[in-house]
Amino acid sequence: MNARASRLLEQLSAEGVRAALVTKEENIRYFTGYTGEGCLLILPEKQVILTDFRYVEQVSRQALDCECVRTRAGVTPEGAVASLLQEAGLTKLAYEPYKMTVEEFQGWQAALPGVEFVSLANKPEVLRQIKDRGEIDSICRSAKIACDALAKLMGYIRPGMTEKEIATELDYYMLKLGSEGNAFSTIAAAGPNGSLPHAVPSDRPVQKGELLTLDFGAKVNGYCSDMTRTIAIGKVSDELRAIYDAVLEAQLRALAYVKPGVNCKDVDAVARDYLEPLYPGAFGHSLGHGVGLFIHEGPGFSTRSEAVLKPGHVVTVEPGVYIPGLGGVRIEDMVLVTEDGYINPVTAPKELIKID
Ligand SMILES: [Mn+2]
Repeated sequence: MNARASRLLEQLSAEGVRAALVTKEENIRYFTGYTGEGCLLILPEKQVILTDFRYVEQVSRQALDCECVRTRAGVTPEGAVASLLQEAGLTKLAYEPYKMTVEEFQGWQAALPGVEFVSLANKPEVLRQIKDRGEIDSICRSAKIACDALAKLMGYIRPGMTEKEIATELDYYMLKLGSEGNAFSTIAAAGPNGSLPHAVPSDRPVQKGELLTLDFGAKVNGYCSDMTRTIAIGKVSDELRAIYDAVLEAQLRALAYVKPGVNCKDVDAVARDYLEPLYPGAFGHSLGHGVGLFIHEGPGFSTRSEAVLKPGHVVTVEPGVYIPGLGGVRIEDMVLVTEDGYINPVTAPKELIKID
């Protein structure tokens, strides 16, 4: 039994539950290291991964402290879990309500008639919010790959290239530098497309006088990084330049506010209170989100967040201003909260870079 799984069972014990069924991919990985298909049963004495022939050897390589039950025709995961619970004398099972279809849930209930299902709620996600040294190391390596890829991209971008070409090249550099895959679909949005916070790279060529927003992340050991830089293609208007300077100032103010013990919504407010009078209604998303095995996790910097920053939290700081018809600016770093402040592994320059 590893420490992460023990912590989960410890939290469940208050509700009289001593078994948890984990079905969400990132959570299975978090508790075991295993990345294949199947599900995980956490019991007081052992952890069991239930999967089919294709993944049995993978379990033995990745999840050394887990047992493996091979499912096949005649041995369903539901049936196997029923016997394991019976052997352990347990009649309550925690499950992940947001990662199961209604049909799957009914299947589990039908196969385990004497078992009471109790919601795991977001307990695994809450545990995952506090990163340990190994997780932080992976996130830092992932951020470094993204920064290095951006530095290489700066020598490649020319006016006339399409957003798609630029995004594809950036992805290629990240993979060549050791990323396991994109943390999410890379955004490259220039000119009027820049006002779409989640633009999809298009066949439109980037032109002189436009801002180009690049939002991207790498992955190392499953851990994502996330960063955004906005660069200038040729000389941009004073209006665009002023937006850039305002977003950067908002970001620096928010970063300066980050330390353990502060309310997440106050960090959001620092950036929002600065930008709102300058560009009313133009910063319409939250300031940041947690990052880990999943690209968007807790805690977040938003107006609604009730979270308090703690050492081990990893959160993005990404204010933006979006003006339809004109364009947009977003600048994003990631803070790794420490005992006395934070580390920012996103070291790419933030003064406005100009590509001619
Ligand atoms: Mn982000």
